[in-house]
Amino acid sequence: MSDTVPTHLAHWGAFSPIVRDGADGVDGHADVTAVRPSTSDTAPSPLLGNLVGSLRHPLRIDRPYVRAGWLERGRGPDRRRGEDAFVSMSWDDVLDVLADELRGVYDTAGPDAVFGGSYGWSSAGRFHHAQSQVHRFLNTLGGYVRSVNTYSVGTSEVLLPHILGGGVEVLGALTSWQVLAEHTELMVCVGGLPAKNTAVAPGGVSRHRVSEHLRSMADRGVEFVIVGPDRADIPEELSARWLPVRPGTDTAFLLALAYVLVTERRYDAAFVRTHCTGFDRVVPYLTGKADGIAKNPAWAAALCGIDVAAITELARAMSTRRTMLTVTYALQRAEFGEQPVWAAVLVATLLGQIGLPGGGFGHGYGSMADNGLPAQTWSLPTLPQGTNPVTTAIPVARIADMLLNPGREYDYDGRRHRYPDIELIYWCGGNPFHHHQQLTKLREAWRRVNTIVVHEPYWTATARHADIVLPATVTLERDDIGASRADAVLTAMRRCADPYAEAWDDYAIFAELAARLGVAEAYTEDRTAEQWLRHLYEDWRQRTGNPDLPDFGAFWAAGSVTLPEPQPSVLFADFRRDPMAHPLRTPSGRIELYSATIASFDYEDCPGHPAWLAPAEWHGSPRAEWFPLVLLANNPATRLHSQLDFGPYSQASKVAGREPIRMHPADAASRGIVDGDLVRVYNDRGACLAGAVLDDDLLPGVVQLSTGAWFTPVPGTDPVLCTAGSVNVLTRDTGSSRLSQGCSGSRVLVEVARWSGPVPPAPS
Ligand code: PGD
Repeated sequence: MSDTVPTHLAHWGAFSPIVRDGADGVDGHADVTAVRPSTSDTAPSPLLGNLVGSLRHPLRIDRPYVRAGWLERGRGPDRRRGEDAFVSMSWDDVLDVLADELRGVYDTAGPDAVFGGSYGWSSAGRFHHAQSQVHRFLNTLGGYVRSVNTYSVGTSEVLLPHILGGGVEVLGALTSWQVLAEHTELMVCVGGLPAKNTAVAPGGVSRHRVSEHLRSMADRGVEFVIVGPDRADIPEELSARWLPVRPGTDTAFLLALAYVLVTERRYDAAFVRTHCTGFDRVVPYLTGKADGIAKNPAWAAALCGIDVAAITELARAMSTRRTMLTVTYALQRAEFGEQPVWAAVLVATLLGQIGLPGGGFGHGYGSMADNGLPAQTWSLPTLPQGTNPVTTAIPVARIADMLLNPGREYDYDGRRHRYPDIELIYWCGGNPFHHHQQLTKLREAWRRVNTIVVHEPYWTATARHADIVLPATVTLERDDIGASRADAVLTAMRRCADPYAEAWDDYAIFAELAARLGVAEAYTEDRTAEQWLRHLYEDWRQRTGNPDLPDFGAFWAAGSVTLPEPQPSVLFADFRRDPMAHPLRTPSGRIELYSATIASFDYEDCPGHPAWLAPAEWHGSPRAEWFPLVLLANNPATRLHSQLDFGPYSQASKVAGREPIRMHPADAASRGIVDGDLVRVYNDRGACLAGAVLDDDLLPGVVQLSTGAWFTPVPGTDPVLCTAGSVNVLTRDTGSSRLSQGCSGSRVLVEVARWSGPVPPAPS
């Protein structure tokens, strides 16, 4: 195999692992000793370093386990879940036990009592994709309660169809970076363009290209402005101008831009007339005619901390130059998260550049490696998931509410829904005890169901809170096909190590369970995993209609296949050219600055046009009297979410053995904290330990603690104390609004103090 063909793919890139095999490996087994990034990747992700030692790490789950309490007392709610011991079991026995349990639940309570939403990024690879496997399996049994939308961008997924006529379609079709590099003059980045996020894409990319495009934009003299509380959220080499808005006040800032454009008559009246609706409803709100409060720069300055001149000048500059206005995903991962996105659409519409090359509105540049790369026109090889006859679904981030409140009604996107009564949870490829907010509430909710089954390679907090834990293989232990939406390469992901101890592929586990439950043929279609890879590839090859693509044998032998690069594109170009011939899929066919549909829902937390709504977690909230620091709870730079937190690259970032918390030197000094101190970060929901890092890239009053440190509560602590620094012990579990019910975990009020108590051991 040539060095230039990487043999594997992770969500953070293509690589070839160096695997030490045999006798000199740990326990006589193989492990990864080094990782060679793809030679064609000019900006490989340092996250690859976390793979070293990951195959035989002591946190791998070696064999099937059943929680002692579940074995002794049988199925049922149990407060010991998460603190109980586990008993190991043979595969034969555990599969018999689990098959009986599934049969019982499906026979007595039915599929409406099984939650198979199973959210999570799992691993790259089209066949061994854990969620596809669990969904297909549960569908063969009669279905399951599913979840809709994502933790990443769940608020916008619901909002955007109302105002732009599409959710993921819009997000996946951003104007290409190549076009920005040629045409954009000013890029205003609300929330920045964080380099850490552009390392990662679902399914992985063979080449990381965002930094190349940004470099060519900078070389051409494009001016970048970052609007946000953390200057580090944009690469330093772009020399961006920093407008340090206070966290959670972006909507006020954006409304003031709109105010200037309208009152100084700098908006594109012709575009507004032909391409949008609702201008007449928004203007009275902006000018204050509707509510007595003009949303002018002085009003915004008092909220967001940016002075009047800077707001006014930026609005003027945007109206005279080809301007791309982008909002990061993190901004909508918050209470009232619809508002900054909708307000940015308002500003971009007023500028009249939507559909022009290099101008208009973007959402998620800098949020993932493939956002802004043109997507392939055909869908990727995908394991069919069958049909789910169960119609009940919850917005993904409402899981704890669902488990705590069976039968209770809730609002979502204009309808009343009712939470189902869940008896059994089946989770593969996700880590809710990392990704969900207010983890003590989730723990409470999790303890109420009868049975929880988790497949995991590692002893994550989710595995530790399960009843039946089945050890899964990792991608390096199996063959697969690697591909992602905006990448021109399909990779033959090659197995390069034996499964650890008694770990099985998710597919093998489900195939054995399906046999016990009499649905083997429906699940496997009589194919081995290898036959599935061949089948999925050939099915995909046929769908592309491209006669030049090699057959499976040739693809596998070559190690990859390169597809034609899709053409760069401009979001909404056709709509701009002719809105009658190419209307948006909104009720009016146009951009909806005012949505009569949303207004008709009568939600006080998401009115019919973008509006400033003061959230609970910001510096102006009454809670700030007790918890005066606004914590940014965003995605980490040293790992993907919680994956491989034990890896060398992630561990090297730890301070005092814990997740680092960045804070402004002035905030540290006023609390007697110095660089490297062990600190307690707390509010009334919980506390965690973290290691202080002083950093004046942050606005004073703002601290930053990444998600993904593994939830490690000190037993018996109330409110809970997590020794590792899991930020989701602090965040609030509430929907972003009644409209979208999205994840609202990106911001929370806290206090920080030097830890003066006995030091609990750092997690190992
Ligand atoms: P991961 O750590 O990627 O987090 O949440 P998500 O649950 O996706 O978890 C994936 C798990 O899958 C890992 O434990 C991994 O070991 C396991 N896994 C990997 N491969 C396999 C496999 O082949 N089989 C099986 N069975 N398991 C496998 C991420 C979520 O967190 C996301 S997407 C976002 S954007 C959110 N962001 C925030 C945020 O900004 N702020 C807060 N406060 N909270 C967030 N949570 C969300």
